[in-house]
Amino acid sequence: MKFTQNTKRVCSETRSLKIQGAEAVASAAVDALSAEMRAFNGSTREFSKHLLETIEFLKSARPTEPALRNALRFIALQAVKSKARDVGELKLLVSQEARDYHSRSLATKLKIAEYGARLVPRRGKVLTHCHSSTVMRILKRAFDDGKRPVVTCLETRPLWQGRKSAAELSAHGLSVRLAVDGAMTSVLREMKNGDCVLVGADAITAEGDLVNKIGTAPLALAAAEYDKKFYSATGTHKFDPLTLWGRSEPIEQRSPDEVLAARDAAKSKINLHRTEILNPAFDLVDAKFVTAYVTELGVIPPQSLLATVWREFGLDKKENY
Ligand code: RUB
Repeated sequence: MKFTQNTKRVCSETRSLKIQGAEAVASAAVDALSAEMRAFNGSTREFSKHLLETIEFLKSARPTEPALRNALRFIALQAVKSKARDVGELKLLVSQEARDYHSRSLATKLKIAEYGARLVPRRGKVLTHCHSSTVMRILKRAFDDGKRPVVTCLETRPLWQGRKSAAELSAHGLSVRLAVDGAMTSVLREMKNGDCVLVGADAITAEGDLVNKIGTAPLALAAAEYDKKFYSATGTHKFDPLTLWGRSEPIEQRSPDEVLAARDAAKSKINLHRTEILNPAFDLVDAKFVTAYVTELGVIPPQSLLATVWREFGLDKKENY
């Protein structure tokens, strides 16, 4: 393969979920692209070709991640538009764009934490699912602001990212409970007015729908049934511009081994050899179940999201996507 070992490692760790969560995936890919291009040897024309090929390779590691696609495309656009004359200048430009990405990303996260912390009840309950670094920041910020919510983390089968959330929040000092995914309605039933569900996002569509970890859709439906607020915390860079032109967000189907690890199957006396194991990684949640998106631009209801993103970023040129 023509890519460096580092780029191949980032792709493989993204595929295996060693690098996990939309923000972490995008950030690792941006760094890998920058390192890949720094290591490049060749002509200016070859540089552009290799830049685009590396981007395609990195994107292929997680099909359901607009944050990843948007970040890499933005860097490619800057390289195309730049007046850089030689490979040395192009390398500097890509490195600078990678650094700018990280500072923009940090500013976005801090704003979301500020807006999100205001929605966290002072002493009530919050229910979360999977592991979202954005949600973690909000809850830690709320705690640092003096709030003392009790947070329930759903375990998140098949890979138990909810345990990571529970460990991270309790290490920060928050009161944390862990429950199996099937306990979501039991937890919602005991929640009061002002308590809320708070999840992350992998993608937001032009219709205001949310894509997030499998299990998010039943959680949103149940939250509506129990009349609880359902918030998704996300930077607007997870908006998928391709959905403006009717493309639906792809849902990644992952290996059956995650659901039924080979070693468990070997040990188990239950024979599942003739059973098809389903493992969709993400859920699509209809906009009508999302109370609001907590973004760096404010707390935005799904119905206004498109107008806000359009106004902010001028999403009117299909050829850019
Ligand atoms: C993680 C997941 C997270 C979002 C948002 O899924 O669904 O809620 O990615 O995370 P996986 P963040 O473990 O399959 O990557 O806020 O960190 O971007």
